Amino acid sequence: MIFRRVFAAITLGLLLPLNLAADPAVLDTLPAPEGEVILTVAGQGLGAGAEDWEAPFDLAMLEALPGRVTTTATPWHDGVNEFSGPLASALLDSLGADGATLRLIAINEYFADIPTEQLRDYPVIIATRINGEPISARNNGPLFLIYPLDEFPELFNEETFSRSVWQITRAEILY
Ligand SMILES: Nc1nc2c(c(=O)[nH]1)N[C@H]1C(S)=C(S)[C@@H](COP(=O)(O)O)O[C@H]1N2
Ligand SMILES: [Mo]
Repeated sequence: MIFRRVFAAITLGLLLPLNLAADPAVLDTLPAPEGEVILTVAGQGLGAGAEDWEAPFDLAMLEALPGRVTTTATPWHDGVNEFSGPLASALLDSLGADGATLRLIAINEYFADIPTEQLRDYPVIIATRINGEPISARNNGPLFLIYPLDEFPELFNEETFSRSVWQITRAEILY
């Protein structure tokens, strides 16, 4: 039994790097959205014959990913609030995507390019909720990239603010 598990782990370890360009085998494992699509993630197909891909997410799919609660003040909210949502790194992992840059695009076509390394170094979330409630459009929802500003004071700078995209509607993985 244990041997089989070790074998499975080794096999997975060998196969995963091949999937890192979000190949269709990974995309096929994603559930289909049942609710309104609020985020579309797109990437280039890498390798011979690989096609570009798009992965649609509804709220339930995003909230099913590994996430966290980030309690912080921000320049855009009164006081300290609890933001929750999937880790940006978990979104990338769910797609087997290892691009160098995550481009987040807002409804108003504003976009920011974020090094994926930073999303591995810090628990940055794509917030779907503020104080447990969905973020309304009036409050720049439904998706707002939230850095853990209060936990990591070094993040409190203009570069981070410019990456704090609100009303995110699309993400692109750039290699
Ligand atoms: N959707 C969206 N998010 C955005 C922006 C934007 O124009 N649209 N501007 C970014 C930039 S460049 C900064 S510095 C901050 C600006 O926040 P402020 O307009 O409240 O100063 O939000 C960031 N997030
Ligand atoms: Mo900015």
